[in-house]
Amino acid sequence: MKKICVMGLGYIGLPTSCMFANNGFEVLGVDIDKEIIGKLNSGKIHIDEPDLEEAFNEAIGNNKLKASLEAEPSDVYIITVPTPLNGNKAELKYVIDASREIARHIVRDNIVILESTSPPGTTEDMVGKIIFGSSGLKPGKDYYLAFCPERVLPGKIIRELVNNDRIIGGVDEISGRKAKEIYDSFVKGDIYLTDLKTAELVKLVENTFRDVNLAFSNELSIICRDYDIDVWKVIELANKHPRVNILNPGPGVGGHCIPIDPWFVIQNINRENTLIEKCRYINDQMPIVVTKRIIDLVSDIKNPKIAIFGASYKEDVADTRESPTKTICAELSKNKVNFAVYDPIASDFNFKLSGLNDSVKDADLLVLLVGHNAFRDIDLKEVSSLMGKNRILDTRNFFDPELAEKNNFQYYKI
Ligand code: SAJ
Repeated sequence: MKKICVMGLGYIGLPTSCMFANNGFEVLGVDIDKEIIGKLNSGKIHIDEPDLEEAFNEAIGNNKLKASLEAEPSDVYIITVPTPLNGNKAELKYVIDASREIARHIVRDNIVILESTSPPGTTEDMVGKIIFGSSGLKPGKDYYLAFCPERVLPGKIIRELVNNDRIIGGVDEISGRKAKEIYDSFVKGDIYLTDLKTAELVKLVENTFRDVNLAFSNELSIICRDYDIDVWKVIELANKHPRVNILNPGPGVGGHCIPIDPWFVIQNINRENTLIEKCRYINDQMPIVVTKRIIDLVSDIKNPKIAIFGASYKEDVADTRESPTKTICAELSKNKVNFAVYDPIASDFNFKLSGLNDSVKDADLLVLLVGHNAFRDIDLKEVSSLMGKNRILDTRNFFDPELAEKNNFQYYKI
C-alpha cells in the first residue's frame, strides 16, 4: 500500500484525499489552517458539497485519512493548494511553500503531482527547481514529476472526480504513466497523457473557452437591449443550429476559476489586445451593467428598496467567492440604494443576509441573481403581497413571465 500526502485541504484537496483513502491508499492531508486540521481530525468537514460527508466518514472510519499541519515522508505527494489572482497574475506562494515542504521529505522514486491550476511552466520551473534546490533530486531522473489538473464542477465534485476524463502531463513519459497509475485507483473516465506544459495550458484553455463564450452571451444581452429583442429567444433559436452552443448571459461571471484562469494564459506572454483580455473586461462589467439597470427600474420611486435573491457565485452552491452579487451590493451601497439579500444556501457573505419575508417586505424590485432550485418553491403571490411596488428583474431567465404577471408583477429580464 502506498502513502499519499495531499498538500492543501480545500475544495479539491479534501474530496481528492477522501477518494484516495477509500481506494487503497493511506492518506495524510496537510493544511496550514489549524482550525481546518482540528475540525477534520474531530470528524467534521469544513466544505459544503454533496456526497463529501459520506466519503469523508468512510475514510476516517477506516483509519485511512488523517489531517496534519505538516507533511510526512510518503510515496506520493499531491499539491492541491490555491493559486489565486494577485493583480492580473497567479499568486504562486502556496505552491512554493508546499514544494519546500515536500523537498524536506522527498526521497528517490517518489512521485510528485501538481494539481493546482497554474501558468504554463510552473510544474517544472517552480516545483521541480525548488525540490532540486533543497534535495538535489532531479525530476525524471531521481523522482517522477507530473501535472494533473482537476476538472470538477462545484456541486458535483465527487461524481465528477470519478467520472470525468483527465489530462496528465509528465516531465517525461514514465512520470506521466506513474501518475496515471495513482489516479486509475478511482477515476472511471479516460486519462490522457501528454507533456507538462501542454497539460498546464489545457486546464487554463478549458476555463478560458467558457469565459469567452460567456462574454459573447453577455455582450449579446447588451446588444439585444439596443435592438429591443429578447436575448434568451435569440440564443435558444441560434442554439438549434447543430454547431452553435451559446451559454446563458447573466449578472456576471463568478467563482474562483473561470474569472481567474484566463489571466494565467496571457500573464507571461507579451501580447496586447488579446480576445481573452477583452472577454475578461466584458464579463467583469456585467455586475455594473446590471446595477445600472436596477437603478433605472426604480428611478421613479422615492427611497426604493431592492430585494436581491441569490448571494452565491452560481446556482445550488453555498460558495460566495467572486460572486457577482457582491459587486452589485457594493455598487448599490455606493449609490445609497437600500437593499436586502436573501439566499437560503449561501454562507460567509460580505453583506448581511436576510430571511425571505424580511428581504421582500416593502421592496419595490425583486432582482433574481442566482437561479437556486430552492427559489422554485417561492410563492410569488405571497411575495407580491409583501412588496411595495411589484417589479421583478430576472437576470437568469428563471421565473415564468406569465406566472409573474398573473401575480401582478411587472416582469423584466436582461
Ligand atoms: N455562468 C453563466 N451562464 C452560464 C454558465 C455559467 O453566467 O451559462 C456563470 C455562473 O453563474 C458562474 C460562472 O459562470 O458565476 C462560473 O460557473 P461555471 O458553472 O461555468 O463554472 P465553475 O467555476 O463552477 O467550474 C468551472 C468548470 N469549468 C468548465 O466547465 C470548463 C469546472 O469543470 C472546473 O473544474 C472549474 O471551473 C475549475 O475548478 O477550474
